Amino acid sequence: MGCVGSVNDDMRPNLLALGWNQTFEDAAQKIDSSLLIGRVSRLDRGWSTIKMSASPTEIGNLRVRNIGADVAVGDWVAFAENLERIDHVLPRCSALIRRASSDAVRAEQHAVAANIDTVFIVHAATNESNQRRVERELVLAFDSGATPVLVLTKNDLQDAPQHIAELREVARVCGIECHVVSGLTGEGLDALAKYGENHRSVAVLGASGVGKSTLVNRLVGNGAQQVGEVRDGDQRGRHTTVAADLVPMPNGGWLIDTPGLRALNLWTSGRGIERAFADIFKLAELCKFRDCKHEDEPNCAVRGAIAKGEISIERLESMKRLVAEELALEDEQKVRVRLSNRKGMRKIN
Ligand SMILES: Nc1nc2c(ncn2[C@@H]2O[C@H](COP(=O)(O)OP(=O)(O)OP(=O)(O)O)[C@@H](O)[C@H]2O)c(=O)[nH]1
Ligand SMILES: [Mg+2]
Ligand SMILES: [Zn+2]
Repeated sequence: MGCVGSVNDDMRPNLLALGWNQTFEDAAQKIDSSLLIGRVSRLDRGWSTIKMSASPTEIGNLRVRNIGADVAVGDWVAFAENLERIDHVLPRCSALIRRASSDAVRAEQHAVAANIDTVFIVHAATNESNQRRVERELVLAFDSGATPVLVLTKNDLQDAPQHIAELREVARVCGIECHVVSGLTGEGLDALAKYGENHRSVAVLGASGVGKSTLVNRLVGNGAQQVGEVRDGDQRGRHTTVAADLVPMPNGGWLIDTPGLRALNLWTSGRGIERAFADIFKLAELCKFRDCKHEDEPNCAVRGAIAKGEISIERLESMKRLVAEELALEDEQKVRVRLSNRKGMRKIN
């Protein structure tokens, strides 16, 4: 999983520091060799900022128009020397994708970050963070193909030990690491820096105000990412970060700071839900009926666990909501395929 791939002698050495590997090299061999290759670090209104390097130690930025190209921060792209447009986006080895609009007709996917090895799911270690959001973010992160890691920050505030224990449990049941840290004091950050070793890339995901940019600044060692106050009443952030940004870590890794998104709707999926709710899926194998809905069927192992207080009813309901969201999206996609086929038929006729 993730994007760390094999590194061989015949690869472009100047791109290694940016996270290049043999899979990208193989893809690049198939395109016009006169094109330049770089990695997208930022997108602004039709322009991509692209990191490139002439030698392994010097990395510079270029700006290229991304007319017609569907690019995300973290993508590897090929473009001509005149910098007029992006010609190719290399196949991604992972991507964090959400649904951009809740409008059924225009539902589109939006790639938040591409070619990442790890997703930091960041929550504040205070009572404001919420388990339902962690579950949703876990599904997205598992589906990205990268490895999710739960990061509970603002631990210097020390005001919610019970809450930390609950979120640790969520991480444990789906088999991911959990780190309790502080962006203010620097506590626990060495463990996070490790995820950047070997030029690996980490996307930083979480609601506005949880402290993503503060963490990124600490891990990067400068104040490049703007940090914003949270509101007094509800501790919500002010959407300080407005665009994703690929920034270098001192150990050679890459962090993608992202804007805190209000709505994080699912885009389809592989096995994200199954992995984020591994405890429920495992129990479901013990239910009497194969197609048990865990409602009022006899000998339902999931209901049994709820009765014993091993799983909360809220967690089961949360899973069902996410499953329904995903099914609805699949239905919409089928309808859209049918409509576009019909349009195609009309053209032929
Ligand atoms: N006490 C404490 N405050 C923190 C910590 N990390 C961040 N903060 C504060 O929380 C507020 C929000 O931090 P940001 O880093 O801007 O949050 P963000 O997640 O990047 O927010 P958006 O960019 O809006 O998505 C700021 O006032 C920070 O100073 C921490 O570890 N401890
Ligand atoms: Mg921010
Ligand atoms: Zn059941």
